[in-house]
Formats: sequence, structure tokens, C-alpha cells
Amino acid sequence: MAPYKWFVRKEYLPLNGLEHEAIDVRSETRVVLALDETDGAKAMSVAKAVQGLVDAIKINWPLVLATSPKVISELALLGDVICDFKVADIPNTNRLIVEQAVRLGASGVIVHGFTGSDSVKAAVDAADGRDVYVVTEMSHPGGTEFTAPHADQIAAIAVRCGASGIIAPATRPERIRHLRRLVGDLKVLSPGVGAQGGKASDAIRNGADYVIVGRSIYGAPDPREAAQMIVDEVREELR
Ligand code: O7M
Repeated sequence: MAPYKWFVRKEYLPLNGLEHEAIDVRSETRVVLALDETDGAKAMSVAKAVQGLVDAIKINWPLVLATSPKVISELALLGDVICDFKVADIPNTNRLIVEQAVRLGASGVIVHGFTGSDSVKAAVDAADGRDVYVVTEMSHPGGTEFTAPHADQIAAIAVRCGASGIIAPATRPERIRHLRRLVGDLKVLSPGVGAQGGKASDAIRNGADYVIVGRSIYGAPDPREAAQMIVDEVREELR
């Protein structure tokens, strides 16, 4: 994802007798669509329907295996694509996977952090300026068994390796708050909104920069309307 795009509010604040432009309006909606749709045509139609309304489309193995890796390039024509391949291998293999995702047009790649610093660093280096996000604590119930007890260490690895951000669970907003403190100004992306029971507003209030939403958008009768509702909820929270 591109860094926050700022634009100038046409308003001037008097300060020490000088006039300063206030630059504090984000143009992003902070919603990322998880497009886990396995019907390729439907996936493209959902992506087009929400174009401009979501900040990025995250794709995972279901769509890539149901179609082809070229789907990355097709979606990249519509906006930022984050390849959620949860890459979890030795440094050399991580590098090879990330290079291929970037070659096909990915703006970001998601990797696991339990593999250790060398593997995460290899992914960051291979991304060549694109975003690498590191999964910390997972959002499903099983995420409390292994990932939660190690989330602090994984967050530290993300910071140390120069990752762009982390993935933290919207199903446990208090954990977003905790992990946010550990990663400073790294981006925090939070899945688990809607179908898994989390709320977008809770995630944002507790420190998420973006919410990741899948079934509640692509499975809705009107995906754009469903996305708009989440965008509105986030906007309301940020007011
Ligand atoms: O909104 P959903 O539940 O339909 O989809 C959530 C998406 O987020 C889906 O693509 C999952 O693979 C992903 N996800 C989680 O649900 N939980 C996690 O802990 C991590 C992810 C994820 O995006 O990891 C990068």
C-alpha cells in the first residue's frame, strides 16, 4: 500500500503571527478487501465493484490456485494488491517467493514471523521497497494456542527486520492495542472483522491502521454497499 496520501485542507491556522496550512486529512478508507473468492470471474467483478472504495485487495491461495498467478497482475491494474501467501520458509525460499510476487505486480507480501529474523529479513530485502507485513497473533481461536504467546517476539522481529507492518487480530482488540505499542509507527492491519466476529470500529479504536475484511464484503449480495458500510463505520470512528 502506498503511504498515507495527505492532501491540504483549505484552511489556515494562525500560529505565532504566521499562517500554516493544516495537512491532516487522510484520503484512504483504511479498508482492505480479502478476496478469497474462488470463482475467477466473480472475483474480478467484486474487485471492480469496490474499486476506489478499498485501499488494497489482499489475495490468498484460494484465488491464486483457482485461477492462476496472473490474477495478481490483473488485479494490480485496479489498485494495490497484497499477496497473503503467509510465506514461512528458509531465507532463500522466502526471497524466491517474494521476488515472484513482486514481479507479477504485488505492492505487498505477507509473511510469517515465527521463521526467524533471517527469513523475514530476506523477504524484506527481496520486496525491494514494496511492503512486507508480518503475521503476529492470528485471529481464529487456535491463534491463542501458539501465536499469541509468541506475538511479542514476532512483533519485535518485524520491527528489527524493517517490515512495513504487522497483522494483528480484530477478534481481540486489546491485543491490537498491546501490539501497536510494541511496533510504534509500523502499519497494523487487522483481519477478523465481520464473519469472525470482530468489529471494524473496535479494531481502529485500538490502534489498527487498516481492517481486512473478506466474506462480509465479497459474500454480500451487493459487495460495494457492504464495503461502504465498513468504510462508513471506520470513518465514524475516526471523526
Ligand atoms: O473476513 P474473513 O474472515 O472472510 O477473511 C479474513 C481474511 O484475513 C482471510 O483472507 C484470512 O486468511 C486472513 N487472516 C485472518 O483471517 N486471520 C489472521 O490471523 C490473519 C489473516 C491474514 O490476513 O493474514 C495475513
